[in-house]
Amino acid sequence: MNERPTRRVTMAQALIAFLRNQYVERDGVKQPFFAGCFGIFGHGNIAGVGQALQQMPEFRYYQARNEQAMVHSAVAYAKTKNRLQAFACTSSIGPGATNMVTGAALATINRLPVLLLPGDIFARRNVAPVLQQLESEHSQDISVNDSFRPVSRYWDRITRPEQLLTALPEAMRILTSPADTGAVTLALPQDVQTEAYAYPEAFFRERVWRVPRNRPDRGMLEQAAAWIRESKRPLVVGGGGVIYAEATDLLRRFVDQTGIPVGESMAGKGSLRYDHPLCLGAIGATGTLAANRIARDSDLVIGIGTRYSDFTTSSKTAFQHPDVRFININVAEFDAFKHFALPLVGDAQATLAELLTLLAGYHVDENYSAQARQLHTEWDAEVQRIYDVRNEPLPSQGELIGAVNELSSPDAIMVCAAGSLPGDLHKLWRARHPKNYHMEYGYSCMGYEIAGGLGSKMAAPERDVYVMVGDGSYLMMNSEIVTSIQEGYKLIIVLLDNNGFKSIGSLSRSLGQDGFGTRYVFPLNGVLPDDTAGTEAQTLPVDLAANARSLGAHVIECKTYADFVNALAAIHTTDRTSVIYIQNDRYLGVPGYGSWWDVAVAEVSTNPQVQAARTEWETMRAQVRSFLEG
Ligand SMILES: Cc1ncc(C[n+]2csc(CCOP(=O)(O)OP(=O)(O)O)c2C)c(N)n1
Ligand SMILES: [Mg+2]
Repeated sequence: MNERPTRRVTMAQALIAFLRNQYVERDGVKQPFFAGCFGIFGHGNIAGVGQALQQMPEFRYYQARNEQAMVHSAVAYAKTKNRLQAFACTSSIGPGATNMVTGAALATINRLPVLLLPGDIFARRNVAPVLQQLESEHSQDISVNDSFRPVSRYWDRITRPEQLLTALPEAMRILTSPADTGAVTLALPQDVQTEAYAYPEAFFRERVWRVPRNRPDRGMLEQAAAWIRESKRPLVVGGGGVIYAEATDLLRRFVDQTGIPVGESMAGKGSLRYDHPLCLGAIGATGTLAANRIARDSDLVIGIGTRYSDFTTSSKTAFQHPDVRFININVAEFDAFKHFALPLVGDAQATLAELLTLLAGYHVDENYSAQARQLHTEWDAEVQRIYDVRNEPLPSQGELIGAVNELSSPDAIMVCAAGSLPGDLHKLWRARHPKNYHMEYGYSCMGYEIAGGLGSKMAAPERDVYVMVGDGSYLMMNSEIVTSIQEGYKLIIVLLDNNGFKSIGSLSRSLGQDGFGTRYVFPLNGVLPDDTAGTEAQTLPVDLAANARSLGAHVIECKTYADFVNALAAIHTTDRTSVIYIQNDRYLGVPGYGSWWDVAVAEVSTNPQVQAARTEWETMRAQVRSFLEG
């Protein structure tokens, strides 16, 4: 019998040796899939994965400060790399592991790859309960890591070393699949991590995972072309899939050839340059007047790489044409079928290329195109108007966004996630290249901003990375400033302090609740004061600039718009992560432009303001579409 060669190593050593030899290839370009491993060690991973990482320094280990944050960094890295490269994340058992659950949900919702390796309780069980173990009287087959199941695209627990042989190929299939990607969780019992096994040598061979450009069904493509030719007012909704598929050049050709205008989702902003005459900018709840006007009367919506979140569809009120139909180009069948669409299940590049050929000679009606171009021009003027507001004494958020946009290099990356910034940025940011606008808005997770900025900078060290973050998000997670300094990745953090939650404050007022619980102020007469308290409310003695300085960042404190502009210029001379701190107005907001977002309002209340908000909600609720007609 032929003896096949084996390699006797621990499970953790096998895991790292396997990961470092995984490659992806798209369009003939091959690269290693993993950029390394973020981690925080504890007793649940130090002797296993920790030992393996020390032994194999070529698979670079990065020390994070918080497990949730390291998953954000990993995810932002993958997003910046258009999902062609990713990170592994190792944690101890218990709280180190569950800290990653939020990151896992964020990755899966945003369809971004990350490999999570939480440590787990002993598989041999004889010393249970171990430190940090969740005991159950019903089963010994439960640990806190089961909480990763619903937020992972693939979940497994490796209770014998040889299970890696079947688990890792599945993990790679999911991570490198444009349709199925998300968080992959392999729970690793601490004893099994250290157990040796004679793995077949072939397991450690270089593997190349090809990322395909699948093409849709030909008959459906022809039908789509026919629908487009029949349409009077077609509209493209550009989603994240346009960017991940690197289909932005093709989209521009599609728009130039057909005259069809484009509205962009949060993940899709940058699909078309902001100054293209048929770019209508943001669509939906945080959309522009241009995109929302065109959407309202569109009879054919061509969704490309979008999952149609409630923000994109204004909670299904954005499209009001009685006979509106949808064509969805998407790698994921799940998304392609949404809104009873004609599903073109395929890669955005491959599909647009074929569709273009089928649409030879077709152009939308000139009046329609002219209307779209006119709306584009009017919108650009509105952006400029908001950029040019000079509010006193505190500057407006809109003018600060304008300054960052205008004074940052056109090839910079702006990273943001939660608060009032995403809505304002979606409308106001002038995206000059597909990676210019990095918004995490699938999970809109406070705390993503700085950690995500780090991941983005690691993926694109040649670009300036601007992190735009509110005081609430900053307080929730600022830890990765330290990691950015440790690793020499300079972030430019723009910290906008408005003493609490501007976003939820304004939402609260719109619901008749006076901003209750959204201000960072001292209790007044035993309760936390809301917006009606005015100047009676006393702000907290928190010094966020000093906080950032204490973490090692270079800090520039600004009071006025002029200070802010100077700081944006001075920031290029600093040698490390730098924070531009400025207070801004809590109440001055950017308006909505013909949009709505469904937030449930109390059906009965003793408060007349709440009753009024409910009546308004009922009016809008009546406009919600189910798209059964298409
Ligand atoms: C982890 C998390 N918790 C809660 C929320 C709900 N939420 C959305 S925005 C927001 C306030 C954000 O405050 P800040 O960062 O200061 O931004 P601002 O609204 O002031 O612009 C909250 C609590 C969230 N998105 N994420
Ligand atoms: Mg705030």
